[in-house]
Amino acid sequence: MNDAATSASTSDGAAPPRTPGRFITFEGGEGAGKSSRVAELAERLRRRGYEVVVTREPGGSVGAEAVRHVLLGGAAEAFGPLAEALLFAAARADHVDQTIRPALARGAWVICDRFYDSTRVYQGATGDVSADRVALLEEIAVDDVRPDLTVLLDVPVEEGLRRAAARRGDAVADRFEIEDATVHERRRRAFLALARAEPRRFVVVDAATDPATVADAVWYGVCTRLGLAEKD
Ligand code: T5A
Repeated sequence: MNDAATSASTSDGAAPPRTPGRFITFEGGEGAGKSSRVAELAERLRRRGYEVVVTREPGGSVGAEAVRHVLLGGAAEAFGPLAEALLFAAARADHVDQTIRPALARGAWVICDRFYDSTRVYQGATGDVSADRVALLEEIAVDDVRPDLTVLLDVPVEEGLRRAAARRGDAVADRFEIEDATVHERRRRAFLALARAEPRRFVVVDAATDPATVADAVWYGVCTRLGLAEKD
């Protein structure tokens, strides 16, 4: 449970009731199906009567969306991975303050398409920013707002890039998507290593199958980990 939703005390000093809000993040490589699965999960939870806030990174607040354009357009690339990591952290700090923390505090479920594990992988494991620096930026950006559950959609690199290219059509690929397949392969392995290191937070879903099967596997993972009944 997120501390932000539980740490305040009531005026009489008694601990407030535990709010039903939960924070779920989705991670994975390019074209893994994160946006699609996030939307489907949100719909399923709304049908159960939950308030659900869907958001994404980089972005999710006015300030962070402005930084998104700088990062994905490649304008910051020349300054190196550390500068990019600082920008991702600045965007994340605004996103947490303006969107995620308030939603959790009122008891909403927040589903975020990418969060700090993407920085650990893209700027850390494959960007050569040290783990210590990544951890420091993470601490500054999120404070106590950490995911209750992280769904890692695992898909072979070739399949993910194929899907991303098909969806993009004639549009230009972003600064990270255009990188070499070997870099994407290292990212896939780095995400899986994070999941192995934190098995209680992560659920790994095979995302190489058809959309309905992946969506059901995500739902099963969310229900079993967060204590929901699978069937209505
Ligand atoms: N980044 C981000 C960092 O470097 N550091 C950070 O800290 C953060 C937060 C963000 C980029 O920024 C980097 C990582 C990224 O490179 P983005 O534009 O937000 O970029 O895009 P991504 O998060 O990379 O997501 P993608 O747009 O690549 O794809 P998704 O969201 O994983 O996939 P989705 O749902 O859009 O699906 C892609 C296509 O595949 C189809 C869909 O219909 C769609 O056409 N599809 C399937 N097809 C067959 N079978 C399935 N099971 C399918 N699921 C979806």
